[in-house]
Amino acid sequence: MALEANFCRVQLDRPGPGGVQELLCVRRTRLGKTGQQICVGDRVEVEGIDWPEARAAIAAVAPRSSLLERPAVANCSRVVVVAALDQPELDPLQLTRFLLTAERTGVAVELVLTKADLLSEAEQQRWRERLMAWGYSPLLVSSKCGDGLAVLRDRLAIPGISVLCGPSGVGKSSLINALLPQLSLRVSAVSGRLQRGRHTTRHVELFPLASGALLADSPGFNRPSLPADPAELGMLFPEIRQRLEAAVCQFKNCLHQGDPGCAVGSDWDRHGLYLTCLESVQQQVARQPRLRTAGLKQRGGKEEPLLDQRLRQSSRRRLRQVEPDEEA
Ligand SMILES: Nc1nc2c(ncn2[C@@H]2O[C@H](COP(=O)(O)OP(=O)(O)OP(=O)(O)O)[C@@H](O)[C@H]2O)c(=O)[nH]1
Ligand SMILES: [Mg+2]
Ligand SMILES: [Zn+2]
Repeated sequence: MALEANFCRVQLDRPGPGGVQELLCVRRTRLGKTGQQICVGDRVEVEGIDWPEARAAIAAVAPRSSLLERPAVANCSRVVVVAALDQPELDPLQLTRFLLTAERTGVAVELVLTKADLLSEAEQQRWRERLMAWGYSPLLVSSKCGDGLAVLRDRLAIPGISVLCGPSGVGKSSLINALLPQLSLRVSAVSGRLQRGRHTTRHVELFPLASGALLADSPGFNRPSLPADPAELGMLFPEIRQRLEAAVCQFKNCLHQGDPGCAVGSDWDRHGLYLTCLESVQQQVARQPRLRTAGLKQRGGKEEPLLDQRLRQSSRRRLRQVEPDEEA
């Protein structure tokens, strides 16, 4: 449910003696030969249970069905990208980077736009239409006046883990407070000319929303990283996927830059943003020769995408060199 200093908070599948529902477990950062780190959302086996004290140790981590790299959440079934319509102003490139990170998990992606109370109905409608053209069904909500919250609850109250992720200050914790008022999570006002968030939430934590449905809050950050492999980028855009279902590009390794013979073309809103992201990925590759092959990992003769780079210490350092401001 959460990682706290030296402990993991583990919720039990069924209550133990005395109705114990949660155990505080010793956190072994690396388990077994795999060197795997424990993430929030992992299913674990516990041993050495001390029921009266509700303590135990984690013995094993089950294989994951999905992994969101940042915030690190395992086994999520939905990634909810949260952006504010205003305060801070909605930045299409930043939103795209969050959507790409979400798409890389392979699970369902939801898009929630907060602070609807700050825009006129006409402005809201413009964003709604624009994001529908991106291939999403955005849900516009306001924690302040309650708009859209019932629909959001319905979308999230299905079994599985949903994780809210997005920039700092967009109102993720406020949304959880609106859905689960008994929690009273800490929130704080955005500040400065750019109305930036203050990084109020510091940890990922899962909260039970409905039977079998867990909702994760996460710390906001401003610049999600991009995939290391230029060829992986296109398939993370619903607009490109859709166009490639209808037609094929003339060249096999097409990067869809709008050349003649490309089935994707350039007549879509995010084409410019796609080119911007593609250029960043290519610069990353050019600056870091080691990254040239890092996007794909040879495993048993088969090439597989390397998804958990951010959880490996060495890669983390390497990526930081490439994009120094991504931690901001
Ligand atoms: N007007 C308006 N303000 C909101 C709404 N939701 C949140 N806010 C305000 O936005 C500010 C930031 O909210 P938080 O919930 O702390 O944002 P967060 O996304 O959790 O931020 P981090 O924890 O830093 O990632 C607070 O001042 C909230 O009161 C909303 O629907 N309308
Ligand atoms: Mg927060
Ligand atoms: Zn193409």
